[in-house]
Parts: sequence; structure tokens; C-alpha cells
Amino acid sequence: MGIEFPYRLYLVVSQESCAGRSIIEVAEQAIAGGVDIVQLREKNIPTEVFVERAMLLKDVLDKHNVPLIINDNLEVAMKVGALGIHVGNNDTPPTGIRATWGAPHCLGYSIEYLEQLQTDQTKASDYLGVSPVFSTATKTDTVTEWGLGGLARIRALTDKPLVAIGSINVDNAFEVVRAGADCLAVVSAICQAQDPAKAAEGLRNEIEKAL
Ligand code: TZP
Ligand code: MG
Repeated sequence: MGIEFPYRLYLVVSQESCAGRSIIEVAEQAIAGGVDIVQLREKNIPTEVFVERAMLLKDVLDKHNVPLIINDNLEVAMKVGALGIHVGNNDTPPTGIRATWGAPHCLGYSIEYLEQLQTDQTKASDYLGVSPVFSTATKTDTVTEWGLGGLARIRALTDKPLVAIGSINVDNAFEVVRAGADCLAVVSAICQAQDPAKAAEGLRNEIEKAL
């Protein structure tokens, strides 16, 4: 809906994904390596804990001028003053979020079916998640493994910024961008890396090469 989406490397993070380290530590290293937007994606924790975690993370991100997106919890997003929210196909629909929160917040929406592209939900979104490009152990309740062909198909059908997610790593980052992704989103490739800064830098280099 008109908000700029200039981001290229998107870290999706939860406490659980950080291999025993803190979210803050992983996020700061990832930013040093080239991550330029961060999503906090926590499942099955009380809202107060989610808010607390999001506030701590936002303090750090603010220092680096990196925006925070909250996964599927409007209350948390509003309370912490996040840049935006990301929702899936089975979450609160983007039109409902717009009605409550309004512009100019950033609204991301995961595409699991091609039919979603023709809907008001897509129209109401600022970027689309191509979810998943490749199947992943990090999220197993997925519908369509788009592959590079599916990503290219979506690219041909919409002008919205496309964020590719699902088993993206330094070995496939180049071809995923070439297939049409504007931005790459990762969990494990950074959160599970021994050196998150180096991992982010490697991904960022591949993205820049492919653009
Ligand atoms: N949505 C689609 S795939 C996925 C999410 C949150 C997880 C991606 O994790 P990884 O470890 O980068 O494959
Ligand atoms: Mg969801």
C-alpha cells in the first residue's frame, strides 16, 4: 500500500532458533554482516513475554536504524511501535489489520496459493512472502514448495516486493534473487551459524552479485 520496502536481507528470529544465544546477540551480529530488517517470530508464549522480548530487541534495532516486524500479533506490534507486522494465509487478514492499525505500517503477507495474488488481502499488503521457496525443517506446516519456477511465476504476476523464505542459504541465494526475489529471509542460515555476522555477510554478497 505504498510503503517503501528497500530491504534485501531479512532475519526471522525467535529465542528458540538462536542455538542457546540471545536474540540480541544474534541480531546484532547479523546486522553487522548486512541484515537490514528483522522479524520477531515467537509461537506459544504469553503476550507479556512477547512484548518484553520485542521491546528489548527493538531497543537494539533502533540503535542500528533497522526496522522491526512482528509475526502475527497485532497487539505486540502496536504496543512496541514496530514498523510492521507479518501474517500468514491463516492469520488475521491484511485488510483487517489495515482497518485496525492503518497506514503507514509495513504489512507482509505470505503467499501459499497463486489464487491469493488476486485478492484484496494481497492488495492491502506492502510485501509478499514467497513461502516456502524450498521446504524447510524450520516450518513444516507449509502448503506449496514454490521452487525457483514458482517464485518466477509469482514475480510475473505481481509488482509487490517479494521476500523469499524457506531453506535459503549462501549456496542458493544468488539463484533465488535471479528468479525474482527482492529480499531474502532466513532463520537457520544465520541463527544456527557459528558466526552469524559472517553468515549474513556471505548472503549479502550473493544478493549484491545477483542484483
Ligand atoms: N515461513 C516459511 S518457511 C519459514 C517460515 C517462517 C522458515 C524458514 O526457516 P529457514 O531455517 O530459513 O529455512
Ligand atoms: Mg502465522
